[in-house]
Amino acid sequence: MNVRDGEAVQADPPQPVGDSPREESAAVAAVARWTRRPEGANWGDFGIDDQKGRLNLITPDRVLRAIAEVREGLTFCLSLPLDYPGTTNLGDNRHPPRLSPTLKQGRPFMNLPAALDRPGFIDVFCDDSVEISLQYSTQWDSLAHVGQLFDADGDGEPEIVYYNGYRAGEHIVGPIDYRRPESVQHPGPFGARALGIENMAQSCVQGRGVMIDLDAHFGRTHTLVGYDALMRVMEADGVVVEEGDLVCVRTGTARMIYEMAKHPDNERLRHSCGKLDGRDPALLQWITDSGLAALISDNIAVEASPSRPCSGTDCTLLPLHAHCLFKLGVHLGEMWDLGDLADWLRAHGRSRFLLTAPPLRLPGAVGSPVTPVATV
Ligand code: UVW
Repeated sequence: MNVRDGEAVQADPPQPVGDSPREESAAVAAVARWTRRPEGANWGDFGIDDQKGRLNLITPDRVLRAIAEVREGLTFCLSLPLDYPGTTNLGDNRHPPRLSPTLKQGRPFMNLPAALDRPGFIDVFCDDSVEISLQYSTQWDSLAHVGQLFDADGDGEPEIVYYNGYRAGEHIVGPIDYRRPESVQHPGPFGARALGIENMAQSCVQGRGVMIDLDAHFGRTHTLVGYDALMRVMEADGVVVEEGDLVCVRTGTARMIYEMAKHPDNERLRHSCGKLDGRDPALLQWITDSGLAALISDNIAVEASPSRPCSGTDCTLLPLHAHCLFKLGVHLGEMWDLGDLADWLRAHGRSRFLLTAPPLRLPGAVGSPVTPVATV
């Protein structure tokens, strides 16, 4: 297929990707998904039906390269406790997890003696459920987390599309079609029928982590870090990012979240520390060119949020999200607890480590809690 950034592409006839009729019809359907791709996007480069994005760059050789970073056998848990940050101060749509016992024949399944049903047996059982906002705390954003109004089929009308042209309503399904609010509510089931977080889980997410420590350079002073500042930090610390790396940006925000003891001050968190400036085109270009496979931070949104004002047309509220999730298929990790690891790496003159961070294999979810493990 011919692909040119930002232009209508009238492709060669659809090429079947496999021998079976099912694969062939999937290929034809996928070609029909888009004829234009956004400027700077890599849609189609990993295959017209790709749902893993730049995780495709974590090849077996690169996993071996990551494992070679393990020299001490020390491990770090990079997750906050999932009931942090606390309250709904960072956004009223995301709530702390609520645990409750499951019910067994109407009885709460917590400290439940087997003897109630089976006299003479001494076992006692616990079993629970959780109501959880999947993006409340330490999390991965799937490629279904942020889409865009974009004219992917070249008919002059923008439609809601996501990475690789997957569409609202057909692939990412919610109760309301916000573009036609008068239409009947969708009965469900809801969620991501493509691009869901399970695609990430199936790829295991194990590779070489690379730490960029903004906290060591900017402390808690609110600083927008664009390409130039980022390069200065990396050069000063001898940090090199290569294709397929999982890049972690420590800002110091997670430590502030801990210090706020479950009563987070949203304004202070959003206006402290060094933060990636998503409005800097050179920074976005570096993300493209570096070949990084995923981008992670200990702050709320990886990028500065709110971002700098945008004056042009086609503005995005979260430009780094748009660049990574929508255009490039780069997953974003947020609110990771990177502090202890970053301090250890700095003290030992290192920036690289083995990172293992699969999300929940929860079909259809657009984000997921994660308990990442770094091994040095
Ligand atoms: C939004 O709040 C839209 O996204 P995130 O949690 O990824 O910053």
